[in-house]
Amino acid sequence: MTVVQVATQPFSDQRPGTSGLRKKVRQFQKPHYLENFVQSMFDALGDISGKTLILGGDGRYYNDTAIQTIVKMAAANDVGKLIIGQNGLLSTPAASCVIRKTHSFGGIILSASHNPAGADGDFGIKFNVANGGPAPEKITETMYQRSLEITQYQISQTPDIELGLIGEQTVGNLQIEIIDPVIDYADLMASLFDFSAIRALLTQGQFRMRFDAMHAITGPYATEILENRLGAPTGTVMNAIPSPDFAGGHPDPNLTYAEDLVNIMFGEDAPDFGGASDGDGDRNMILGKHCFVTPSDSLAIIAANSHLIPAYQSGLKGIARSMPTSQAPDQVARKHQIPLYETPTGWKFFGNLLDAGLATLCGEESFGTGSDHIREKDGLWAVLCWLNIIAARQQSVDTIMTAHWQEFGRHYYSRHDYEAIPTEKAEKLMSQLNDSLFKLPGKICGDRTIRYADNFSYHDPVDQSDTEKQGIRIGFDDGARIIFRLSGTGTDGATLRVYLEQYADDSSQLAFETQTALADLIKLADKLAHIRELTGRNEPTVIT
Ligand code: G16
Repeated sequence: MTVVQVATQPFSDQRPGTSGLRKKVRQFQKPHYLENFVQSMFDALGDISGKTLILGGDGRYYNDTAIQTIVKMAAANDVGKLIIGQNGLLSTPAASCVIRKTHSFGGIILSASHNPAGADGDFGIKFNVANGGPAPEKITETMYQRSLEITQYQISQTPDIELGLIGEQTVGNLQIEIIDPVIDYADLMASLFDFSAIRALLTQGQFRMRFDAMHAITGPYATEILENRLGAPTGTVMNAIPSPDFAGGHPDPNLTYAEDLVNIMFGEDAPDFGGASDGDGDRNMILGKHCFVTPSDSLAIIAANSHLIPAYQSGLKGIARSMPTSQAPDQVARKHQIPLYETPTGWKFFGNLLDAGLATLCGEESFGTGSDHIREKDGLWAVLCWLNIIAARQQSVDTIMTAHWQEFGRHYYSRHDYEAIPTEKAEKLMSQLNDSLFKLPGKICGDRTIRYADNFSYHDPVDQSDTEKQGIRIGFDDGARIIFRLSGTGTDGATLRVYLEQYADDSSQLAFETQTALADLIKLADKLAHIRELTGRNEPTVIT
C-alpha cells in the first residue's frame, strides 16, 4: 500500500458546532477540505493505531465519496479496523448502538441531520466517542485547533472498497467489515419494548398508523421494525426509500416540513398515530389523530408512563432536558421524586449523566428524545415508546396527552426561528440583550414580573466542567420563560431561536391554541430583544 503525504493549508472555518462540522456540500468538495478535517480529527484523537472505528452516514449526496476518502485516510493513519454500514448507511442512533455493541474506539458519522441535501445542500461529519455519544467539547475543540495548524495529511493510494458487499475486505493493514446497518439496531429495539403488545395493537384491532421516513435514513429501519417485525401493513412506512437529496425535501420532522404526514394526520379519516424522523434518524415527531405532541410534552409523557415499557419498568434514575426545552418534564420528575438535570443545547451534554447513571431519559425541544439505551437521541425509539404506551393504556394519543395535562398542568410552548439573518445583526441583537439583563429582574411587563434574567451556564456534575453563555433566559413570576439563543447547526448566516413557554394548571385553561396562548409572550419577546428593529424581520421563518 502506498501512502502519500499531501501538503495542505488550514481552513479557518472548521470549528464543529452543536453537532459536528456542517457546511455546504460545495465547501466540503473544495480540494483538501474534507481531508484536512479528517486528519485533524485523527490527530486530535491521539493514538488510533490498531483501533476500531464505526463509519456510516445518512446516505445524503457526497456520503459515498466521503466514505471512500475516509477509508483511504484511515488506512494511511494506521487505524486497525473500520466497521461500515452497507452502502455507507448508518442512522445516527444505529451508529451509536454499533459503537457500544462492538466496544469500538468511536465512530465517524456523516450527516447534516435534517438540513437539505444534494449538490447544493449541506453535508456534515461528526465524531462519536466510545460510549456511543457525540464527542465532548474538549475533543471537538482540539480538532478545531488542529485544523488551524495543519500542513499535511496522509492518504493511501488504493482502489475504492466495495461498499455494497457485506463481509470482510482489507486495504493494506486496515480491516474492513461491511455490516447490515439495520439488524443490530432492530434487535436492540426488540430488547427494550413489549413487541408482542405492539404487534397486537398493530394487527388485531382498528388501530392504524403511518410513519414518515421523509426519503431519509429511517426508511429501511422503520420498514424492518414496524412492518416486518411488528406486522404493520405494508405501506405503513411512507417515503421509505432513502434518496441522496431526500427527494428534494427538508427531512425535519416538524409541522412545517413533514407536510405529507401532517396532511394525513389532520385530514379526513386520519389514522390513530403518526410518527416521523429526520435525515439521520435521531429526531422524531409524534402526532395523534388531529393532534400534535410537542417534543417537551412527549418527553414528559414518556417519563410519566415509563413503567409501562419493559426497559424502564424498574424506574427512572433521573430525567435530563436541555435548558430551552419546556419544564413539562420537571413536573414529572418532581412528582416521581427523581432528579431533573437542565443542560445546554446539544446531545453531547447528556453523555456524562447517562454514563454516570444519573439520568435514564433525556430530551430536547428540537424534536429529540432518547434514553440510556444508546448515547444519541433516537427517532424510532420515541415512536416505539408511544406505541408501547398506547398498547398498554389502550387510549388515543389525544386522551393520553389531555390526561397528562389534567394531572401535571400544561406548558404551552413554541419556538420561533428567524433563519439566515446576517451574522453581525444577530450578534448585535444578542449582545445588546445580554448587556440589558442586569436591569430586568423586578421589571413589570403587563400581568407579569421578571424574576430572573441571565445567560445560562452549566456545571457538569460528573466531570466538573463549566460551559458558559448557552442562551439568554428571562423567567417570570408565573413560571413563564422566554429564551433567546443563536443556533449552532445552521449553515447560512445566523439563526435566532426564540423559545416561549407559559404554564397553566387550571383545567379551564388547558385547551387554547398554542400561539394564541403565547400571544403576550411573543409581543414581549420582540419588545425585550428588538427583533423586528434589529433584524428587519416582521415574522419568524419557522414556527414549531
Ligand atoms: C443537533 C443537536 C441537538 C440540538 C439541535 C439544535 O440536532 O444534536 O442536540 O438540540 O442540533 O441545535 P441548534 O439549536 O444549535 O441548531 P441534530 O438533529 O441537528 O443533530
